[in-house]
Amino acid sequence: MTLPDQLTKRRRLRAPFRADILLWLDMPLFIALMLFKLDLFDQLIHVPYMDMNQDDRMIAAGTLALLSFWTLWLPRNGRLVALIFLNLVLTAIIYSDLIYFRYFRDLITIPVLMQAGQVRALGESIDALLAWKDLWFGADLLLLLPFACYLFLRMRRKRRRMERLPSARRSQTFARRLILGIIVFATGYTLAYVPIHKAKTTWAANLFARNWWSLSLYNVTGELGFHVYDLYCYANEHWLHSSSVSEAQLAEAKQWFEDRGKVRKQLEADPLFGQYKGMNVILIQLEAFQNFVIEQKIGGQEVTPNMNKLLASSLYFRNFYHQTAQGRTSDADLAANASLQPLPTGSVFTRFAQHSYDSMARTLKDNGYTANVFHAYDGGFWNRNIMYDTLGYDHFYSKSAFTIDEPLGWSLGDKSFFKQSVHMMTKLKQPFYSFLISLSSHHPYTLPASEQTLDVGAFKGTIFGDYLEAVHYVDAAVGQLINELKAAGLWDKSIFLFYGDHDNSIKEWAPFETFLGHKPNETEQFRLLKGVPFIIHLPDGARAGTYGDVGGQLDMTPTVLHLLGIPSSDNVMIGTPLVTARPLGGKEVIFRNGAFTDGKVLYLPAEDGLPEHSKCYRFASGELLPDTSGCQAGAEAARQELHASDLVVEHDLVPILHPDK
Ligand code: GP9
Ligand code: MN
Repeated sequence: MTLPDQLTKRRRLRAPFRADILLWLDMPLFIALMLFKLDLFDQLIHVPYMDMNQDDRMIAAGTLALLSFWTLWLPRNGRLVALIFLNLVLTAIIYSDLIYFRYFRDLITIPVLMQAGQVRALGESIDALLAWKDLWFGADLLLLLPFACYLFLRMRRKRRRMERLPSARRSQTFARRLILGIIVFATGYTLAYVPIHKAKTTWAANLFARNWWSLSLYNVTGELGFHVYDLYCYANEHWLHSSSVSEAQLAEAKQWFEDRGKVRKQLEADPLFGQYKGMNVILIQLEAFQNFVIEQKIGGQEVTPNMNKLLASSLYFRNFYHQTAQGRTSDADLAANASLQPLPTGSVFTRFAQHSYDSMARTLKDNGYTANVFHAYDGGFWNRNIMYDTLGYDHFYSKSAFTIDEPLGWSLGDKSFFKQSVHMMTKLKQPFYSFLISLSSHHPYTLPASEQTLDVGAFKGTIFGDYLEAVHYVDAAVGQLINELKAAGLWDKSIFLFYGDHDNSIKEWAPFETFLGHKPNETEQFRLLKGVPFIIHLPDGARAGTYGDVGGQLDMTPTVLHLLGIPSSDNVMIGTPLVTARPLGGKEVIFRNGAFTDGKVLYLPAEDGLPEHSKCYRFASGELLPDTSGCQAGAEAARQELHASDLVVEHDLVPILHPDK
């Protein structure tokens, strides 16, 4: 063979090879472009402490490979079309998330798409949500279209060549595509799995079980991974395990709630029923506010001077308990506003936000009230944007509605939060229901030095000392709130209530012992841990005093409806009113783990679930009873209540059990 002949042969061999490389470039280009968009998205939402790092980029590249590996099994032109289509779909998802985030500070989930009100709210202010920088999300189309044309031309030539190939060569080419697809899948899986698994087994251990915030999940899974996980959760909850409720279960739940409704019906004969008809209702949920600080002093100084002063004209429930579980603040909110038990795992707010509830807001709105909720934090936290729509509020004033003029801890300081909330309230149509959720006393309770006004002595510099400082600050904020309500002319027209959402998560008993001056026994420990204040100030300051009846957060909505004279026997609620003219008696407060107290005994089921390991105590003395027989009937009642509540929440039974709603 002559030299020119040899060169021609080599060129012929290299030419298809070069074309091959170009034709395989489409997938890396797709991944690179999408990575750019995901990075841009991350920069534009700019959540503090959540910037994209090396692990996040690995996860993003892995997810993109997992979403697109299958395109390698298509013929070349099909693959190109599929990748362009994927690019358009994923860009639309990323961009929709960006717009949604700018308004709600949250990511779109499947329940969001099902909640029309959410998207409607967005539509009204869409102009303000667009920015010039967003054009970068579509800029690749300028590059993509000419590239696609170029490749199409190449492909036509290539196809003609392929058709001329013997079938053995063709199947060889397919086998190559198949193997390449498998390699891309395996690589993508490894890239995504390794860092996610690392997070899941370390700092994000609880996140996948509890999911309290979409943004925390996003921080682990990345934007596309978040949507894959959201789809998985939705499918798992609603399609794969959506066992429909049986006739027997429905009858069981119906019977249970009918019986409970009868108790409330009987109490309508109480002279207090309806005595505060038409009054506004202002309910404050205080973050991690436990009962043991009320009426306590440290170094001669009152920890909660304003609240103590308020007690003189209020009803103070000193045997009142939080009934929260994994859903923490959101469980307290559900208990107080919908009178239902939390779930054994996760939060009703995040798991069943699209189901219906007989909430305080809905019932009051049916009775001519306006209902609004105020919380100066990201609306997406605990899925509040969605859940507050479900619970029937007219409006949710979240962080974006407030001026952060006194930043403190996670967000706005409670003093300014209350002040701005009252200002907004003065503009509302009366009668209104306003639900305010405070935040400044959130774990780890550190306040700026300027706000530390309590001398905590030896506790200085400890988390317990910081906690006392934080509740002292909140107490001052409540004091100011009362003055502001008086100045706005709302105090005498409103039932004012506040309660703590849950314990302060301080696990060591030593500081409690030092603070209280004695070692609490097991029942006292339970009562300390679960005890939160519940204080009601009636517009005329009537019925003031300390009440020893046991009660819990689930009793709050029934209590308010009772005072307003709104019949609630048909409502699917567990609680019963706490404020009645005659003593209550026979009442149980039931906790998610199956524990209960009726004020006489306290039953604590064993962690291992074995009945023989459970304990029954005398409530007042803390004496451990020799056997659990005195607690067995109550323990069974607790099981029934928890079961009835779960049936309602998980199977969306409110519309069935209370059809007029
Ligand atoms: C945040 C706040 C805190 O919005 O309600 O919730 P928590 O961490 O206490 O459950
Ligand atoms: Mn909380």
